[in-house]
Amino acid sequence: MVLISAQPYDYQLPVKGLGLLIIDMQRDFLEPGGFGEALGNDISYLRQIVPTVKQLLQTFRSLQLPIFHIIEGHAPDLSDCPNSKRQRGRGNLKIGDVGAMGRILVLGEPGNAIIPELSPASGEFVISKPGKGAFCRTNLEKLLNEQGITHLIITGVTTEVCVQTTMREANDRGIECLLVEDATASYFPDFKQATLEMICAQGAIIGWTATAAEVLQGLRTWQAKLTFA
Ligand code: C5J
Repeated sequence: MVLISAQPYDYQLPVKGLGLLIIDMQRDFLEPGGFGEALGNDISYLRQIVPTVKQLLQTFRSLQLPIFHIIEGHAPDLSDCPNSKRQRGRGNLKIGDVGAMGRILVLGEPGNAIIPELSPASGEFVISKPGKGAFCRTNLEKLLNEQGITHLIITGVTTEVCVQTTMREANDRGIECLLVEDATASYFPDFKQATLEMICAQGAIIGWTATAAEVLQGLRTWQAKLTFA
């Protein structure tokens, strides 16, 4: 049995069925002129996790484990964007308006792309979602079932919005989830901290949290065990 040292107690890695979920590491959230900034946020907090997410991505690649990239975006005709969502924020630029990186939060626009450092490689799954949770109006559940995924290591932004919503949805579907503390970020550090605490409260009511170093250590042990099994 391979364990990751985690909160609120050790997380057990499965022999098979492990995947990496990377949520919304898009230019729209991390770069100037995107959706995040249009809502009035300080985007600098989000960039800080890029090297850590990249390290996890490279490790999952080297272990040939499934990788799922999630992006938030809407069809060009905005038919999948409820008016309620479009009106939120009351900023000068709304979803669908033309900003510095093309139309805000619209699929296929330059600003909607995953940041170049974390670009998906061939064979990795890319799932677009119109909402905050990655299971809502997407084929993610079907894909995870087809890939036999029972355990997810979760990274991405923003901790208390798309990441937490998705982790709750996954947990309700019976998936054992671990959120990587230093591979997730929020525009509001206090919200991130509160989310990390509420996820693993009540004996891991939504799941576990651990640092990237703890996850990487667990994966090294996991690989060594499988190699010599
Ligand atoms: C938001 C997200 N915050 N990726 N999206 O609108 O968390």
